[in-house]
Amino acid sequence: MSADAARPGASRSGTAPDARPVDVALALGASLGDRAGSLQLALRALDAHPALAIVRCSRIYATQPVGGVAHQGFLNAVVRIRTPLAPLALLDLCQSLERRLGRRRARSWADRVLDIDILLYGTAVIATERLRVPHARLAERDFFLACLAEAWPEAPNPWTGLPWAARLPASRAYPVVGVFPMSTP
Ligand code: A4P
Ligand code: MG
Repeated sequence: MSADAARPGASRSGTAPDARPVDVALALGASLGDRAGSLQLALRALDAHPALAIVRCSRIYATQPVGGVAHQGFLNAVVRIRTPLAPLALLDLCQSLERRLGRRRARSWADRVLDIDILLYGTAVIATERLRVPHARLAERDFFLACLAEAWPEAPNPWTGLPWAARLPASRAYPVVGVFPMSTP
């Protein structure tokens, strides 16, 4: 499915007049600078955006870097939002927020001030060059699943219909290093 087709009635550039809000899971990650500060600023900027509402946030976890390029520890969290924005418009918004908070794109998977990934866009399955949803590495990253289970416990896996939280390995625990003002767990 194309990224635009995933959002009925939505255009590439934004929101159609009849667009109904969709629940979306965003993953926030930071491994450079004031990591907790960057996540808090990102959440505040998302909250202030007129086209989206924060539904619920996970706590903030300290995680070991995966993938071999990043060297520093990450802070990771997941935010559930509700938005009428089309998937690519939402990706544009996330990337402009990353730039505003000082991210410079170097190598893929390198240390970064802020990374915002779209983990889920409702139950849409999107496989385009610019956007893949559900996120390609959602199922293999325990910290994504742990954060998602807090922010959106019933988030459905579009292929199985089961909640993603059902895949969460019970053995893995990451240190909690912070909460957002609107965290509910
Ligand atoms: N893109 C495709 N699908 C998506 C999506 N669902 N959400 C494209 C966001 N972007 C998506 O991303 C590269 C391109 O992916 C974008 O231009 C977009 O069109 P990027 O943010 O520029 O680069 P990146 O983040 O380095 O690459 P990528 O592939 O998003 O990597 P990941 O999965 O974000 O991995 N270890 C820990 N502990 N915690 C982390 O958060 N993150 C990474 C990066 C590595 N190790 C980590 C963590
Ligand atoms: Mg990314």
